[in-house]
Amino acid sequence: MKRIGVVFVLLACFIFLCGSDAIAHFGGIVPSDDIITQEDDKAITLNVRFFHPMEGGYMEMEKPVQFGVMLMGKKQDLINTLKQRKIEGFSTWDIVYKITRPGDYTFYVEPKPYWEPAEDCFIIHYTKVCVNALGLEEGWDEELGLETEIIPLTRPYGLWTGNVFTGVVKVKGQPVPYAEIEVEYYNEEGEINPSADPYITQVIKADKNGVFTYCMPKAGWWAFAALNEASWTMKDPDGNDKPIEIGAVYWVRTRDMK
Ligand SMILES: [Cu+2]
Repeated sequence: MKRIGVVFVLLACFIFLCGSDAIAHFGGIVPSDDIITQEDDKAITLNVRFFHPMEGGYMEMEKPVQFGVMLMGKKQDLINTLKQRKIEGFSTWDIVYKITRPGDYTFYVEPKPYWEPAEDCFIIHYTKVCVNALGLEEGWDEELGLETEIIPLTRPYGLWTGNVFTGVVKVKGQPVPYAEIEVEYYNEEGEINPSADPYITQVIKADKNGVFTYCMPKAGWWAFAALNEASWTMKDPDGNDKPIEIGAVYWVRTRDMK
């Protein structure tokens, strides 16, 4: 009896994992630096990608629908400065951006919808990262007006390991009560070996005002992906209407206190 019970539990786990997002995809904008000082090189590089931060492995990313930066409330379209770069055989997009003025530079991307047969849906991850430059801390809390976005309530740079990151999840400018947020550490060197699947992707929920909080236990880059379903559908390759997962993704970096 006991053994049958164990088999059932294992089977249930297996079905559950396959049905859910066992391997979480994340939109990514990874900048070469998150705080640019007077002494730093003013040309930063950013890599735009679609990948699995904790486990590694990329997905193909077509040229995005939009890519740009917002500084002091003004958006600048940078889509035509993206250069394709293959990593592990998959398309990613590089940009070299020259910082000219002080302030908070929020880079953002809207990718082309990605058809994911394993989840029977399309995926669009609206992704943002903020780079602070030349001592002026202004602009990081501004809304860009994307279909969905995380608006930081914690200043998203100058974070220590162990600090919390707090933000509000919005869709069409409105907070999403109890939104689900997936969190992953960018395991760049591959030195983290999660002992079980739940350690790969952390899962948290926002409160009734769409506000979430997560404490980051390690130095490095962290990705937050708030996942919702789009109000529209798209045709899959067979011509059937399929739902679209819209993700609001935000990247922050922590450093050890030394
Ligand atoms: Cu994937």
